[in-house]
Amino acid sequence: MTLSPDTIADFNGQHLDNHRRKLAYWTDEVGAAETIIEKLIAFQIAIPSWALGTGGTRFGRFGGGGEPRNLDEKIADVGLLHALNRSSGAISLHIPWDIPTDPEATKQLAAQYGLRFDAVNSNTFQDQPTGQEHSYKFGSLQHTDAAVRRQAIEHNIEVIRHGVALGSDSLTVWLSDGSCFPGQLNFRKAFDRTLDSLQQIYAALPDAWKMFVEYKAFEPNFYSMTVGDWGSSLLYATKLGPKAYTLVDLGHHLPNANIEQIVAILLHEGKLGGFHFNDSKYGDDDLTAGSIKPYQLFLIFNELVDGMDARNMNHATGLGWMIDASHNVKDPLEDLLQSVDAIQMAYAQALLVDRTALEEARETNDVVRAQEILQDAFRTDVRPLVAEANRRAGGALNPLALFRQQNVRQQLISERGLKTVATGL
Ligand code: AOS
Ligand code: ZN
Ligand code: ZN
Ligand code: ZN
Repeated sequence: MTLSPDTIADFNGQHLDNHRRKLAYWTDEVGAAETIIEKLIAFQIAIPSWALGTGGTRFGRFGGGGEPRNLDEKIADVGLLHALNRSSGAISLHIPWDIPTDPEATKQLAAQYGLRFDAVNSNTFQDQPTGQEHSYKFGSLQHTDAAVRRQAIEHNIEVIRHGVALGSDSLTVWLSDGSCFPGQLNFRKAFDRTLDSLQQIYAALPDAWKMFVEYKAFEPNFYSMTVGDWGSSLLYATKLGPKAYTLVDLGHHLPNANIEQIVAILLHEGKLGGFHFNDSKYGDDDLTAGSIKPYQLFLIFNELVDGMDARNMNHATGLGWMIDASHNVKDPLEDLLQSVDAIQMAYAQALLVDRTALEEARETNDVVRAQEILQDAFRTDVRPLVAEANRRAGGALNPLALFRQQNVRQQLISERGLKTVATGL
């Protein structure tokens, strides 16, 4: 199933008068509208291959039908999203869930949809049913047994090879390594072994590549995680060298952590690698970005714009902008459209912040004014700007509405069937 430019243009035509009326406020009254629209057009967010099927919980999975059955269909799904919003121009693969058997053909297929390959993800958090000699039950890069560590290192190097073949230029390493009970692990040995393993992977990185070290406070290990917070991730990244960076998954902190401050400091230190965007109420809930704490998402973007907007926040800056969200009760494609939309809105709102006034308020300790400046931007309805950016880039004024109007899921079900199981969690 594809969405033709004509279908999109027809849809936009039906909604154009209404849209123009809303946009008029912006174009007539707010001088900055044009620059914001241009920045939104340039901004692309990578879609994780593992979010295209209905997500699981520990207790069950309720498939929705028409889900991609292989890598080609996953690429086709991201192609659909990108056709709708023109802001999802990249896909992030997980190995071995998405092993490309013919990388040249896979690359060409992605190019047809205007997609590039973002960070490739390694997987040493579960045992693979075939071709794996040693178990990761007690960790991978931290393991007490050098043979297990070697297997995990080689897997990561293999992932880099797949990435190179597809034109990706970064590796995300998320480790479930840690311990479940006090006494189980020698923290210092685990740190040293993990560092040593990461160094061997780092040594295999091609020149222009980056390594993203993702941290997570807890789960699946519930007493200690060997890369458990931004401090340890930054420590590893610093010891590894200039190609290593910290990756921030919004759901990977202890409750109430000040993520925007973490982002500001990492960016300031030149060590922010990128994001796994999602939202959460309790832990690593992987809920739709902006669905629980939209103000937090805005505050994160406020720090990003403040720290790097002069460099333009598109992929050319080398940051990995990825989503990591998937769950049980929504159509995965609708969910991803919502996430991208929420991220675009947070970015647009952050661009509205009057930075000169904000700095003035800060320097004079005018707390109320500083707060008002941020909230003023956050409380502004930027939806017409996002819609206009999507439209000008060739996408739909309202991607979700068009997705429903075209019965995309029903069409996917007729093509692929009702019972489909995507690889992954
Ligand atoms: C796990 O909690 C992490 O968020 C990783 O990014 C993981 O690789 C991804 O969620 C796929 O399971
Ligand atoms: Zn993640
Ligand atoms: Zn997450
Ligand atoms: Zn996670």
